[in-house]
Amino acid sequence: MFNLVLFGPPGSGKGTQAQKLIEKYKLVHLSTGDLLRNEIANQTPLGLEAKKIMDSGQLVPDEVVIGIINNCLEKNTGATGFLFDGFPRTLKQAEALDKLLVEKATGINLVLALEVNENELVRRLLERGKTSGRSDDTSEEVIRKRFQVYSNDTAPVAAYYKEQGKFKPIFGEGSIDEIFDALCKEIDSATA
Ligand code: B4P
Repeated sequence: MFNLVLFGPPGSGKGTQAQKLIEKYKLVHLSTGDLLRNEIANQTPLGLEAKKIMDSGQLVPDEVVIGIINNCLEKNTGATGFLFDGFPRTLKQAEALDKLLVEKATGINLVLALEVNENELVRRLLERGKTSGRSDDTSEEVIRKRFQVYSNDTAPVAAYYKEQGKFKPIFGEGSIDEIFDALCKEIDSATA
């Protein structure tokens, strides 16, 4: 079992790299952003509530997101590993994830953190907003709010994993393939 967390600010390329990594390493992809957008598309009560929060650049409540992840872990008992993308985003989520994985006699092996400067992040998100239909990508004000939430609530998760010796920063600027190679190098050395 190999469990990976892909960490980094909004627009750092987590979703982009996750697609390539799950294919190469045969991991089950758990993206809380995608799972929440799926709830919105299906107009579930959870989705209707989440939409308002996501549109304002805030985080969906921990209990909701932890519940979604728990369901997915239950549904994938045969998996040989998971790639957590956009989760955990708060200390409470990180602690809950450790607890859920311990119950399944496993744990997080590695946390790869994509580092990208803020101007480049804004550029990427506004560019994606032109075609993605994602309302949280079209306003620079909401994008800046997401960065603020990231530094207040999500950045402390890095310290949590650093203490556990699992945290590796990766330079997230350059071509998608260059960044993918850097991520693979770390995974290969962690699994060698
Ligand atoms: P997410 O869906 O996780 O979105 P993200 O952080 O914006 O995206 P990501 O880093 O994956 O960027 P991507 O690869 O697409 O979260 C959205 C919202 O959902 C949150 O704000 C929150 O409200 C809610 N939410 C999600 N998880 C939650 C949780 N655990 N708890 C509470 N709330 C939660 O890349 C962005 C763009 O850059 C793309 O257009 C891509 O093509 C481009 N790009 C990627 N790599 C590039 C490169 N190397 N060079 C140039 N462009 C690149």
